[in-house]
Amino acid sequence: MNNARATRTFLTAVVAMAAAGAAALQRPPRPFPRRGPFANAAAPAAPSWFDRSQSEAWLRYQRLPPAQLAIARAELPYVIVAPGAEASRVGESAEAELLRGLQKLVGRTPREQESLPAAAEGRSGLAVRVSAIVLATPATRARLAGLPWPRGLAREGYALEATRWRGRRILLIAGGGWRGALYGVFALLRRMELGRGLESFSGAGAVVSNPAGPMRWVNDWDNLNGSIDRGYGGRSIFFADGKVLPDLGRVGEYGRLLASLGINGCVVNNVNADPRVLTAAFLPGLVRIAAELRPWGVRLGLAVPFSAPQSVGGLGTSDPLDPAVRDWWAKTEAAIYAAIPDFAGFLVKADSEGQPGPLMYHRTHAQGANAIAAGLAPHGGLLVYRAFVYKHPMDFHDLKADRAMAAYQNFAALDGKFAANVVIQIKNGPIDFQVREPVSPLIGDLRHTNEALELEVTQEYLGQNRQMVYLAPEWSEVLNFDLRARPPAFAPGTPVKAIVTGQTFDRPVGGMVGVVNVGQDANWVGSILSQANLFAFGRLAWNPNLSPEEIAANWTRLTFNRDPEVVSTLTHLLMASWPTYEDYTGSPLGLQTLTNIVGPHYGPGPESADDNGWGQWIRAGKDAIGMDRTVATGTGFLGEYSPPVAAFYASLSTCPDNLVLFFHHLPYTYRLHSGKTVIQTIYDSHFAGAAEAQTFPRQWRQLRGRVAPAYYHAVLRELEYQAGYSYVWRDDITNWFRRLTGIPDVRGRVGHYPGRTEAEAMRLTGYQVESMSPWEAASGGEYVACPLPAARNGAQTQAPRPEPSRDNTASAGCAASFTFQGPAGWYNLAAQYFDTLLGASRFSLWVNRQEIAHWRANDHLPSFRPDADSSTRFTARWVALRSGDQITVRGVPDGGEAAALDYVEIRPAR
Ligand code: GCW
Repeated sequence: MNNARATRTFLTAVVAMAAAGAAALQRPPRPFPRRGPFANAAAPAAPSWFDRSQSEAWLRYQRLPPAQLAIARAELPYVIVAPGAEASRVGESAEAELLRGLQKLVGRTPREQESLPAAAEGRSGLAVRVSAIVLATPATRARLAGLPWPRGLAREGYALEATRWRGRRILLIAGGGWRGALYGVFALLRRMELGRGLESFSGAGAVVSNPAGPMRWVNDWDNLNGSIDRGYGGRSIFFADGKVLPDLGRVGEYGRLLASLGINGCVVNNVNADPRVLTAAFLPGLVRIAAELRPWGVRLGLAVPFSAPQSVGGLGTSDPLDPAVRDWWAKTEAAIYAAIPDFAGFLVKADSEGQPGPLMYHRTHAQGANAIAAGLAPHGGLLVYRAFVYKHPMDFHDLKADRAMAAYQNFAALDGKFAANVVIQIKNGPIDFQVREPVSPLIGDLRHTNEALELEVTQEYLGQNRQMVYLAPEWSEVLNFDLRARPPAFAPGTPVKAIVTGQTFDRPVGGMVGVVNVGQDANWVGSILSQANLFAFGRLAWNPNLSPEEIAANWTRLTFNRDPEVVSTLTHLLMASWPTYEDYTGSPLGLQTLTNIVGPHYGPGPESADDNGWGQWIRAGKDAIGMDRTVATGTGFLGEYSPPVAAFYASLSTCPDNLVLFFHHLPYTYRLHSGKTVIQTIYDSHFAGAAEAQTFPRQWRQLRGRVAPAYYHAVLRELEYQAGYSYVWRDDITNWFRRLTGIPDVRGRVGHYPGRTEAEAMRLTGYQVESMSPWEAASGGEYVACPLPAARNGAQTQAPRPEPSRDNTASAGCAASFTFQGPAGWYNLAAQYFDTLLGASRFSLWVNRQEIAHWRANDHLPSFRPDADSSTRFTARWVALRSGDQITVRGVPDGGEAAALDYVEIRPAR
């Protein structure tokens, strides 16, 4: 966000004049005095508690509100009985977390006791209230004779029950093991913070909760040099300079966050794996990481390259059928288990995006996976093998070529050939984490093979850490999609959630994996709002039946507070965010995200989808658009689904509008179920999405004073940026389609922007007009840039006229001016400019000779040049203007950044 500071020149002057006596005020300098604060005023610097509390995420354990606190204090026992917990690292964490949580929620520290003396005869009054919390597992139960035990508890499950034992009331936290007991502790604390008292767990209020699937993992794509692939929350918490970090303090904190959601495995390095992780020198570092995660029941996993036998093993081949190769894997694996006995296993990305794999040796993926899995099996380790395999480059001239088909083509025929400890990890869609995709058909087709669903929690294609996109609604749609996968009838009843958790085809291993990519930033993921996605992933991995809305509301209560206004507003915003993002980015017709797929996957780049070897094609022609994936006339992808699903998508009468262009190539003039044409839907959805995004900061502002100021400002900055950036998307995509198709927007909006003055049409002093490439990334295809000092010849003659100013922005740089011609009134002035990574240009906005705001282009947008990724805006609000006013934007380059400006838009303030 720009570190803008609105100037208060006028106000300061008025105050000074008022103080000096009214006589000094000869006449008001302007009929419409500007009033502050202008928009985008910098948020106050965050106090240190803010950073700490952001790191705590949803585990802040905020003191209960007074009424609940009184009840909790009255009913809360001050005794915790957890015999045997100290003998287990996880048990110790469970007990410590319970103490810590109760201390913070209720403000009292319970006493620990080995056992509970039986209540004295006749003193039944004691039994009225819960008088102890008992934490137990099947193994420690024997030490607690007569303890009632819940039915139906799975190995990692937990139960919470207010019950009787030894003549007293107790709150039992029963775990299927210590990991389950730890999850039970987190669940109890969460429920208390959400408003439940201990007595509410009695009778029908008792809880027995088992995880949906055994595998609930995260994948972090950290590189050994400390960078993170698709990570938006700072540097790695695991690695730097090719080594494991000396201080792993944050890894333990991360383990705690994961455990609070029931996550039990963490692969710590990029799937584009560095072979050095398998060297002897690296092992002590891995041992340290595992030791940080272990107390939280999170097992360490490692991504490994298929070619490791050659690259670090010194062998001449990595052929999976070569005995020396198999032997090398087994020895390497045994060495890891000797040092890390609870090691989770390996993750392999093979034959994908340049990674080596078995196909290089004309071996199958099953042969490749099984060779590595063999040496893990005796230690209880898993070999997780990714189905994200596709050919690159693909021939875009070939209308039968289809990247979406690749995972199925590579794996379906191998069903049943994988070893029992191999899990195939499948991305939710057949392409790559786009804003909307159909469910990957491979998920329904592996009936004798373990599988796990891979979801991307890090918002690679979905706004990264700068735009609010809450993903639980998308994931929930995926989990509930019925693949009708069971032959021969293919009847309803096999939703993705049942398949991946092993129920449909009775498989022992499987579950859900989230690509998470946390970093060193205080808030882990680069934005407090993005934490909601990690929370939601974990909750859904535990229980895929949970409602995304309920998850959002609870996340809000735990992260912000329980004020009903806050909860309803933020829940509403979160729930609106994914559909809104889909509207202003990809169009809700199944066209994918329409981002620049050859760049950072951030801003708009519709041109990049087609005519290259990546296969994320949308086949956008002049008259028609979409991939024909039917069996009859297209690529045949639909044939990979079960017959009822294939028929549903194949027929235009049943195929839903929101995926129609994923499966069909249709004329822009084709009328959808909605009654609108394809092209008008593209236009309308982008305008509607951007209009909706404008409401986000407005809704959030209603909460001023209701959330802690630092949280308030952090979210406001993000939502304001997002509102501005939705216009970049809207204009880029709609203009691109307008030019491509030649079909105008029936509502006349595309290409006509009320109140907008292009920079290239302004009076320029020093600024030079540049053409944008691709043209649609700048309004009108052009922008202006202030030549950098080195590039500027005869700088003296080019330098702009100095203006009176309190700071030095006026004495250097360039200026672009125009005359305002609208009626007098209050306006918002938005300057659309480019903020690259090469410097922090300074800008100022002037009305006549008065500077009304200045700011720096010092955000960290993912681009080194003016383009759709770096385009951003500054808005000065409530500025009084009258016809004839001279509006000027001054820009002072910095570093390699040319203070580039696209346009100024003046809209009535509201
Ligand atoms: O989504 C793409 C990402 C790559 C990633 C790859 C994968 C780690 O752009 O950064 O590589 O998928 O999932 O392997």
